[in-house]
Amino acid sequence: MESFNRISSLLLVFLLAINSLLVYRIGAEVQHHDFVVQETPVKRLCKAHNIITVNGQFPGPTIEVKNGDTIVINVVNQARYNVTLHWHGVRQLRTAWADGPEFVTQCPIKPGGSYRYRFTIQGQEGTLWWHAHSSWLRATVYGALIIRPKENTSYPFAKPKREIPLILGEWWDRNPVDVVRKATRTGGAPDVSNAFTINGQPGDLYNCSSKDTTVIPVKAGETNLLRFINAALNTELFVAIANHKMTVVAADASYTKPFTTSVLMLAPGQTTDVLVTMDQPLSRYYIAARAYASAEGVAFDNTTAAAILEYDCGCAKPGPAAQPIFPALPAYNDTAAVSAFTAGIKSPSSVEVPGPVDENLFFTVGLGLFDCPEGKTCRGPNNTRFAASMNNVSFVFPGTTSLLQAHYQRVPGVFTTDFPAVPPVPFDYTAKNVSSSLSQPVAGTKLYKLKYGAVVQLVLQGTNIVAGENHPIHIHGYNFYILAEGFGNFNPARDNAKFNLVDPPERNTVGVPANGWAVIRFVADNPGIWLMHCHLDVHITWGLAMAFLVENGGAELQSLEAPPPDLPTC
Ligand SMILES: *[C@@H]1O[C@H](CO)[C@@H](O)[C@H](O)[C@H]1NC(C)=O
Ligand SMILES: *[C@@H]1O[C@H](CO)[C@@H](O)[C@H](O)[C@H]1NC(C)=O
Ligand SMILES: *[C@@H]1O[C@H](CO)[C@@H](O)[C@H](O)[C@H]1NC(C)=O
Ligand SMILES: *[C@@H]1O[C@H](CO)[C@@H](O)[C@H](O)[C@H]1NC(C)=O
Ligand SMILES: *[C@@H]1O[C@H](CO)[C@@H](O)[C@H](O)[C@H]1NC(C)=O
Ligand SMILES: *[C@@H]1O[C@H](CO)[C@@H](O)[C@H](O)[C@H]1NC(C)=O
Ligand SMILES: *[C@@H]1O[C@H](CO)[C@@H](O)[C@H](O)[C@H]1NC(C)=O
Ligand SMILES: *[C@@H]1O[C@H](CO)[C@@H](O)[C@H](O)[C@H]1NC(C)=O
Ligand SMILES: [Cu+2]
Repeated sequence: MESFNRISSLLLVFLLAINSLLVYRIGAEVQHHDFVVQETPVKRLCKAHNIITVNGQFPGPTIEVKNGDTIVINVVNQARYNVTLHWHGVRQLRTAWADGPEFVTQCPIKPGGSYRYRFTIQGQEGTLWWHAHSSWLRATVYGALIIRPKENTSYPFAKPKREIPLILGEWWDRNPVDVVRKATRTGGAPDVSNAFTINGQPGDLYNCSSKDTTVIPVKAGETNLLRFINAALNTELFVAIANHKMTVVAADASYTKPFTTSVLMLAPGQTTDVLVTMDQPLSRYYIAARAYASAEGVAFDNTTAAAILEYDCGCAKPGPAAQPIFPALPAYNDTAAVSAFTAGIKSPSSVEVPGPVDENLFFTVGLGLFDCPEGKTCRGPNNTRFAASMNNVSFVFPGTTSLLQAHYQRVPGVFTTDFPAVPPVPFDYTAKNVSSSLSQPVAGTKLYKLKYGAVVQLVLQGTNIVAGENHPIHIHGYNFYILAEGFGNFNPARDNAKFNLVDPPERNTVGVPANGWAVIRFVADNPGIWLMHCHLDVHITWGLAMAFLVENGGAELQSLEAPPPDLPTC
């Protein structure tokens, strides 16, 4: 055994050497990072408590790579919770083992354990991010993942003077894991957050936060690239900068046709890169973010996070003391502003939209209610427990192994592959008076199987069960084209004509409009098991998720790689 180990480690060294030679030849690199997940004391809004961080940093470390690079992140868990990390938007071609969602592609890294995530960036450029994918740990465990063009290639726009990541977060003045545990115990809605943050700071519009404001120093005349990431747990956010226009050049690490706007809307999971020219008088300007609350009558955090864009005045410090200028932000429920912004996002030039369609899928996405267990009291409406589902299946994560391990090792009884291609009961999805007999979904761990290379068209249809709401739907392991979006019920006879088959945007997260629909298309060219879920953690907690099982293809480089030797076990 020992000598076998020695031979195999020699072989490994040899293979790594060859690998790094190959890598060297094409100008790509292998980057190593050590991420220690740990408890870290912080103080915000005048309250001190411990949060979970990576390396004691909040937000966590920024990873900066080039397209083509390989990244190895050695994660050591020194915290008291199970944890996993997800590399949001990274395609993970054939490396599903490194994707991260707990009990989907791996068992969690237990306290005291470790796991080495290893993957290669293949054909992606722009702003992505990483975050915990276990319980609600991503409230504080997140960071930027910036992918620059390969050596000797450049951005499709003039090189910006500075590049500034701006990560929007959501803050509770207590342990977010306790917030979700209480909600799960009672069946009620979790407490809304106490603040939003920009690069970890709520900003001086909050009481007790005058020193907790992110300041971005800039110089007059320069054009800078601002990389916005919405890492908030449960809230879609409007963002604006006083007196400055923003030119959108990329979203979810796909370049876009440049367009100019005074306000952005990012759903959790989404990123937006904008160019901003510092063309205003020397002063201080707020960058502000607050909620887009799409549902009627649903409680939300109505506070405003702010950072300060500070022009260098060329004078001696402390610099300009003027009260910063505040930007106009849309009303909390301004869905028209969201639609107008979303409609501006398009691919830079015409793209080859995959077709003809092999799999025509139609999934409802929405909320529901479970009956309260006998003899208990529940805090959902009328003594129920909140639920959520796709096609009436409320997703249940396994607890004894991951879906991918069960698939790879053919462990029976962990999941079934009978996720319905269409709603089991068609109804008027967005009616004001959806019958309460439809509101209770069925709990299950159901997957939908896709053949390698299948062209998939998926209609995501929001429902008005309990409350119609914008759901940011994210697919792991894939980008997709968004062909069209609209309100009401999707009607192919009328709406197929609205498909943009010329320059649709390519993204990894689509905000399905409240009481509306979105149609996406992608090619199932990445084998493995891929979670698709609402990126509002409150909704994934209630079951708004499913997973695709994409089979191996027949040719070379079309099969899932073998699991890494240190893959955690349950
Ligand atoms: C980039 O360009 C430089 C100068 O032309 C050249 O020496 C180098 O090999 C190029 N790198 C790659 C990866 O092509
Ligand atoms: C901030 O402090 C003021 C004065 O103490 C108080 O009236 C107000 O309610 C506080 N606001 C928040 C959001 O806590
Ligand atoms: C936010 O909500 C609170 C409580 O519902 C309310 O009192 C306050 O006026 C709201 N603030 C804003 C800015 O809408
Ligand atoms: C937005 O909310 C305001 C009051 O808060 C209400 O008057 C208005 O009708 C709402 N608009 C939409 C589009 O729901
Ligand atoms: C709760 O029950 C009342 C009375 O039966 C009903 O009008 C209301 O729609 C119910 N609420 C929900 C969310 O089902
Ligand atoms: C909802 O309202 C519509 C229009 O008033 C009516 O035709 C339909 O039967 C109602 N559906 C239910 C489930 O009550
Ligand atoms: C979901 O399934 C349950 C159980 O069969 C049923 O009672 C309910 O009406 C279904 N709802 C929908 C929206 O299909
Ligand atoms: C941590 O993960 C293990 C499986 O590896 C599981 O048995 C245990 O219940 C998890 N703990 C919590 C608190 O979820
Ligand atoms: Cu949702």
